[in-house]
Amino acid sequence: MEMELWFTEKQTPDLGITLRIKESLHTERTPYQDLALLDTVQFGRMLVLDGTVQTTERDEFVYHEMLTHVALFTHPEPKRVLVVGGGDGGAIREILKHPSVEKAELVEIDGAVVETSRKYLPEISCALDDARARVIIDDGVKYVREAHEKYDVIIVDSTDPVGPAVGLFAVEFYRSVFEALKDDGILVAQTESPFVNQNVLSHAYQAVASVFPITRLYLASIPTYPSGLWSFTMGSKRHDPLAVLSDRELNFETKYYTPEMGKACFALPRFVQDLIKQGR
Ligand code: AG3
Repeated sequence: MEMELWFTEKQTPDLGITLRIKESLHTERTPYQDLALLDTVQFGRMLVLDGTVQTTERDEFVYHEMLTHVALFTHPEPKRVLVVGGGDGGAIREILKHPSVEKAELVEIDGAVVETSRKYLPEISCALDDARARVIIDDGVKYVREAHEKYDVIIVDSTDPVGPAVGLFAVEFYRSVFEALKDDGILVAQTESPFVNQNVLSHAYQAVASVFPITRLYLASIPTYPSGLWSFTMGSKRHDPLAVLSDRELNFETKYYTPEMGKACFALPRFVQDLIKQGR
């Protein structure tokens, strides 16, 4: 009988996701975190940081398309875009589908994430070599605070708010994002699951709302993340996605995002509306 190998992410002390592993392709202890690249039967190759699933070949399109296109289509002509985190390159790949984008920067704290993704996740990291992409290995909090150019869109593609990503959920960080954006700039951040991380979600929403005049939360289904239902929070200085998104023409290929989805994702179940109403 062949040996079965399984990986479990303990998403909470009482809940987990378990995937059968074909092969472990790479593991290392980086200066920032434990990194693993595993080949799963169900979802293809998977990047794991500190025991938490970051992305898989089969469902990454949902996360990366929804993290980027909702904001990039809300902005009338995004030219300069910054991704904080997201060292796998999936967000950059989607951003560069927009013809107006002249420069897409990625600031990732852990160079090992970029290297491992380049080696084992070519379909996700492919656009990192595009002439319009620039990869910077640095602390995103510091990079945004010291930014000397202004961006149209800043996207926060972080891990959960433990370890290196804690600062990316703080109101001080959202303030420096606001400063680093042009007068009609847009922030979008991944803000975790409304079933599993209610506090993170509502605190992040309130923090963004305390800085930006327009704040909108939207949802997408990502099967390998805790509970499968995931939230994103947009902070915008001028453009309201609800007013503009359904009119924007989609001029490239996607697997999840459609103009209809750009509208529908803002329809929130009652319990999620309640989460963002509560405040602190
Ligand atoms: N960043 C969001 C990962 C959060 C998942 N959380 C978890 N599995 N507990 C993903 C980075 C992809 N570019």
